[in-house]
Amino acid sequence: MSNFFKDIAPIRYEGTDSDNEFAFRHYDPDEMVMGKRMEDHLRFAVAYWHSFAWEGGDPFGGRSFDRPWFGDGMEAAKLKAEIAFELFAILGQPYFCFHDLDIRPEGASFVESRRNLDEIADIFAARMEQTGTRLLWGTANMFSHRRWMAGAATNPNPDVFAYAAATVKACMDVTHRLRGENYVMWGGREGYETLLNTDLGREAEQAGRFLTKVVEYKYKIGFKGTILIEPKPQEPTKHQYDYDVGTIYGFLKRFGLENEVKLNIEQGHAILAGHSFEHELALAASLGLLGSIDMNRNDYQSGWDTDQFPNNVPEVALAYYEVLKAGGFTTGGTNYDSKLRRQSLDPEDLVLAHVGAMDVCARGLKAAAAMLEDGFLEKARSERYAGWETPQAQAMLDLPLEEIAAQVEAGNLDPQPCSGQQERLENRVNRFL
Ligand code: XUL
Ligand code: CO
Repeated sequence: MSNFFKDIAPIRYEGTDSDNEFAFRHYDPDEMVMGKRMEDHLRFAVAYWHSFAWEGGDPFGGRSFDRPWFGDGMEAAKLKAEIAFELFAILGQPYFCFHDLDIRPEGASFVESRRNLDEIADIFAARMEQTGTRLLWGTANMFSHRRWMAGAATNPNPDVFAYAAATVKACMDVTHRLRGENYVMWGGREGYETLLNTDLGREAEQAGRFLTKVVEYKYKIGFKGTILIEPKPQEPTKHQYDYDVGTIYGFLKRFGLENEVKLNIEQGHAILAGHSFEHELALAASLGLLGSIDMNRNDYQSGWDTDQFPNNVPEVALAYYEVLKAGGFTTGGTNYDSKLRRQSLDPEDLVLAHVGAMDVCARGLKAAAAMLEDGFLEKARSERYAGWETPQAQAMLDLPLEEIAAQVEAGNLDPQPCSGQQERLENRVNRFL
């Protein structure tokens, strides 16, 4: 045991009467919600990068955190792994997620980087065996190093495409070995800064061919998890190809991958794309693409991807409503993908940020379940579309335009509007929050 978290004991559920900051007030892993344990609904995962690799920098200043594992080399990476598993134990976290770069030092060559990855994965495997913590997903960081600055799979240089292929293969191998339940692709540099030097069509073709190879490789190694793409409209690049759910659906259809790949949808990215989180979730569910979520939030004034821990219960409730309505997570879960503010220096801050996020998600989940069990939204929705349940309305979907027009004229049709009842529904929703 390191002494990093000093004497913070494992966090327990104590209920809303508790005044203990280091206790859950709403998250009770064993509480049954719609016939399933809360832990099994939420499937929380700590994001290794934000919680252990991020140093607290911003565009105007560097490292603000002081962590004993900061530094290069394998010894630092091993200490980081040890302390990460201490946090998982304190929080009772069922899952974690990582990028290759979060967990291992970059080597002098590709081979050395891969060996470093494999060696840290050995440590993870042992700790996972001891503690029961599982891997929600693994991924490759193909955006930080300067080699990726013009993209990974979409790079104009084929050598970078090759390096990306080798990198993803190594990360999929490790994810498979650690029995990861998903493999995520976030294309942070798959986009462009200026059209003046960019061939959009060629880059999309490269991205499609690359993703096809990833799916083929999944079957070759027998990886049973789900391949997930994470949408984001911009940042770091000015325009990212995986803009939002709708854009990715078009891309997957174009390459015939819509039944092979699902989505990891992040709250903050949905907002950057000009959508609400629940919009992106509902759209993904309607297309059969809902995979997993990154449950952070952005600062609405800043316009940046600020990756803050969730603390807005109404938003979280509407998000979990869509997840529950779609049948809940299968291989997916709730990765926080959230980081501390750079002045939150203390180890306690890291623990309490997660405790708060877990309680907020628990409240959101319970509210969502209660709304679904009450059924008022689904009832209102089905009443609104009731006209479409008639045989005539269904038959119209197969009629040509001119026959429909003839029916309108013959029947002297005069459609009457009716209320959408938005405020009434909002009032009902608020009763549950
Ligand atoms: C970046 C982001 C990533 C992905 C994984 O905005 O969300 O951390 O979740 O690469
Ligand atoms: Co994310």
